[in-house]
Amino acid sequence: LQQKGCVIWITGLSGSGKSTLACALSRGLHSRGKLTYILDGDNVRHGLNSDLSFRAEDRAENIRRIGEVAKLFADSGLICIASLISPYRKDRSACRAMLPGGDFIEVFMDVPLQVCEARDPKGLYKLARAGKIKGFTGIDDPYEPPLDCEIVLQQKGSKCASPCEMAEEVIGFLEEKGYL
Ligand code: GGZ
Repeated sequence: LQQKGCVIWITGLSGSGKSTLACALSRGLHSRGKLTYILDGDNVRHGLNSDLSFRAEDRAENIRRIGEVAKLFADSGLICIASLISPYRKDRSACRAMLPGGDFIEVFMDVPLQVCEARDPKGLYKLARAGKIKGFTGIDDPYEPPLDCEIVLQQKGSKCASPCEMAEEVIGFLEEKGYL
């Protein structure tokens, strides 16, 4: 087999740029001739996980199922990019445990809540602040940042790193680890 599969697990608040990074990363990998598959929480919740709410138990199940599917893709030799809030450390570590040998690469979108809230692309923070959405991550539901993940992506000073720059950082890591 030419390609060694892995899972790139992108965690972070709503509006932190997970899906945008997933797309940029996928494009960057395609241009290097690599096959990828994106599992985006928001999309998977419309199909496979349409029975799940945002209660802690259901988030845990959302994460577990996406972890299992991501593992299948990685086993088939693809680079699987999972982008979902995955707010609880325990749930992320359970997915990590499914993929031993460094094949689980956790990427933290370290974007402050105020920045995500100012972006508010879907107006969800506004609804959460108004009490119209209950249990919204970062507002009245917890987010546990990774303590020890492979890659942390942050704003550089007052400037935002572009999605392409962030994707290149992840690609550099994959090269270093022999996935490319
Ligand atoms: C967090 C919510 C909620 C609540 C709806 N809390 O920014 P988005 O809109 O497009 O992505 C968010 C998405 C989160 O789904 P995940 O599968 O990534 O979450 S988890 O990993 O925690 O299971 C947001 C929208 O769904 N959304 N209600 N209460 N985000």
